[in-house]
Amino acid sequence: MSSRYDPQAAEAKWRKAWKDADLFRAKRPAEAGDRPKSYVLEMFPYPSGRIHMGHVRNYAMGDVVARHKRAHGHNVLHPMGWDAFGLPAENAAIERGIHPGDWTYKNIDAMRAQLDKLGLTLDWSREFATCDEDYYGEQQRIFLKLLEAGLVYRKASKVNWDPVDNTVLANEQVIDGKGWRSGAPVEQRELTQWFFKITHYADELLDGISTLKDWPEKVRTMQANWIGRSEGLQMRFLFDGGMPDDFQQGIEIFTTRPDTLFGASFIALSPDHPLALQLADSNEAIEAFRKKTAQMGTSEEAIEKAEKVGVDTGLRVSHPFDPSITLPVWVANFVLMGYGTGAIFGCPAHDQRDLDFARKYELPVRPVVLPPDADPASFDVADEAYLGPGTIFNSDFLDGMEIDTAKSEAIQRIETMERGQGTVNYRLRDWGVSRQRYWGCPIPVIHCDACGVVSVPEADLPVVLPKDVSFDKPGNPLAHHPSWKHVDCPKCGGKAERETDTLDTFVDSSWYYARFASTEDKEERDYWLPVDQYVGGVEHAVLHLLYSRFIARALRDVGELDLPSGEPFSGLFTQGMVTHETYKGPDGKWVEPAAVEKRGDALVLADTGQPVTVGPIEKMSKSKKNVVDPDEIIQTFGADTARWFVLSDSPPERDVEWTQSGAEGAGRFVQRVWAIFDDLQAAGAIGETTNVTPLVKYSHRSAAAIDKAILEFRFNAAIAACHDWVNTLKKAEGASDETPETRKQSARMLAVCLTPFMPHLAEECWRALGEDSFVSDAPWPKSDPALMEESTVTLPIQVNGKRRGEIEVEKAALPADIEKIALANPDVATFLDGKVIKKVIVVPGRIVNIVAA
Ligand code: ANZ
Ligand code: ZN
Repeated sequence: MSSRYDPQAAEAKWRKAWKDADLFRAKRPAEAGDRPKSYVLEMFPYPSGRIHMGHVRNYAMGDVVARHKRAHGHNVLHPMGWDAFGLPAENAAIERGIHPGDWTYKNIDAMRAQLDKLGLTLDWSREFATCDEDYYGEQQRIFLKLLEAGLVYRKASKVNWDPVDNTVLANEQVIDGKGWRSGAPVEQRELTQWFFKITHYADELLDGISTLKDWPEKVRTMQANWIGRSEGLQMRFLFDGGMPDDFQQGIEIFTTRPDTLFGASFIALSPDHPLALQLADSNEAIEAFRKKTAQMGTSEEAIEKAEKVGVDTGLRVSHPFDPSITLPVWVANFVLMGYGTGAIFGCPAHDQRDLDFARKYELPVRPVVLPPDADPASFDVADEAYLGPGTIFNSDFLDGMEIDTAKSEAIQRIETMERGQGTVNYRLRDWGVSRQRYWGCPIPVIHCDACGVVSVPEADLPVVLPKDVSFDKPGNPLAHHPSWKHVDCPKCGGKAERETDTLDTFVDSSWYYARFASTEDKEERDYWLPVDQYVGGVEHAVLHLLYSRFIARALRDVGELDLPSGEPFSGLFTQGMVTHETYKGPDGKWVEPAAVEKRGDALVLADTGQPVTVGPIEKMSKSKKNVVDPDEIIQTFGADTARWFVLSDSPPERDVEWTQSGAEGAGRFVQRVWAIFDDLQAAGAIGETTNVTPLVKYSHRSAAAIDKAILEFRFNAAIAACHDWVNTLKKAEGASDETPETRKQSARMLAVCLTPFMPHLAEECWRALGEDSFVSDAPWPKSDPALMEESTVTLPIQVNGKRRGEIEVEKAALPADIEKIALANPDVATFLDGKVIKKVIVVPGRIVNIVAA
């Protein structure tokens, strides 16, 4: 009878042993020898106060990778820290009167203790919080370097302004257009703000995406769309006949569809276009139209909704590619002055606004893009413009080209004619980093009336946040502080003021990976970077990753990082969420799973016995109360069970549903594993063997399969293989070909393969086999290719051409023997019942065909 495994005792014991041995400290480059380096990083948490199951899954995944790399002899850096600035700490200060710093560090202590229980291979010696003076001081130094390099600048920009609280609001503080605290309608105000010049790297950030082979395709696409590069053409249409003063050069238009130039049927000017203004002086119709449109809203939405109307100027321009074609010039309400050049050519067949306009004023509609499979003779556009893909037609030299080819060709022709220029536009905008808040990194500059913006001298860094702040008044406590901002100008010594804006917390997380790599040693930073495997939530697929890719390039260009590619994360994995059923009590309110109990087949409230309604399975969230607390799970089942379960049931990129029964199942599995090892231990000394038995071969195959599954981020498949291995090992206890020696050999390999998932249990099992080292340090089992070969093969059996069953035979089996086994197969026999066998064809290694009538 084997003993019960006690996860609580064993887990605490092994965590202490690892810590005492300082097992997970990353080696400095000089100590690493010829081991390859692996930098494994999970997105660091915000210290909200407690870890949740999402953290458990994220960090368990990273830990599987880190442990797997260790087992392959890599020098692994697997650090942890805290993304610690931000609004919740200020809210705590306002609501509970706790200083944001005290609140944050208290939370960090609590969460560190929780994380610690998960048995992660973290190198805590590199821990930091972004609110540590050391960290944000370094960030200020970086800020000043980027400022000096012209990658940081100030400009006026629109902000959300709360007119009652007199403060700038973050987007998330604007709820339904109102300030979250005052409830007052938010206004747009122009304020001078700090910006990072991310657009400087727009092209590089876009081109770099194609090198990120180990990133999820969907994240790469999201990054590309966010950057949103589009090519366009700015060109002049020359007048045909009457030519207004000041416009001898023609009308300058902007288009993103130069491929449709042969579909042009009019030119449209914005009512605010200089030419429209000039014409309005002498043309009453235009003047009246201008007056009318000025009353229309100017928002994009208002323009989109309004009827497309205009007025003909009577002027005409000629088509650049065919001067025999002339086009009328209109003034139209849907052309904005603030975009492009404030003038367009209208192509009604392929633009809805142009089409609406053309139908109203009976202007020509000439399709020039032929949809795939459409007939050029009959294709026509009625009331819906064709915006899809296709080949160009009705377009002279562009005929037959794909849209993109035709765009380039048209641009090139216009450029050769010196009528215009291809342009590149980006959706990406510079990154506004100013926040009018206390709990963030102070922007290290000083404003002097005489000298302007002056950098804080390096010797005066860090600019430390004052501790004595009050949150009584709305707005930025730094601005209200009685003395903090008053300083002497470092240049002229006159009276000056500190900048009171702090940096967006996305800045803090855009370079932390470099800080983990080394605090002060640049060489060590370069050794570790880039991060080999980054693991985190897909919610960061755009901003955090783009900002990090930008900052890495900026740091490279100011000489802080030797990272030619500029890519900080060579591998990225985005994990799915942890979900749970939702429950509602009789009063219709959400109930947490811990308060629900199963009685018979029904779910009831544990304390009152009242019925519970089961709702949909959703992402664990406080609002729906469908959360299970990792601490409680660890208390009941142990960390190994929690790790195992969050990785077991679905592929890591998909959601996994947490269920009580699933957790219990994982808990039982732990005991089954332990029983096998405990029995081997009880058998006393077992020697080595070189016998090659089915179990030995199976073990070599399984170790290789698990190795591959981990490399490919198929953790659930690796776990399924572990399950199968445990079953096989259990069965081998009664098998005639196996001995305690072969079982021990298999168990030894199994223990190593279980380590990434259930490290504590694996250590316990390892010791049970008589080992005195750490399995956390053991190399991955070498699978001998010769031993991995299957000796048997599975053959399908067909009866009269239909598959009716399969048999497993020795690879070397003779056709006559295979025939006998096939005919005796019970599945096949049912189909042969009452029939005469005409012929049996055995194709060794492939198939057995039976012909019967
Ligand atoms: C000809 C054309 C043909 C266009 C076609 C579209 C489809 P995005 O992609 O959003 O940048 N446009 C240019 N300037 C404008 C302005 N000031 N006010 C209103 N519309 C303007 O939009 C670029 C397209 O929007 C341009 O390409 C232009 O219409 C229009 F089949 O030119 B297009
Ligand atoms: Zn000065």
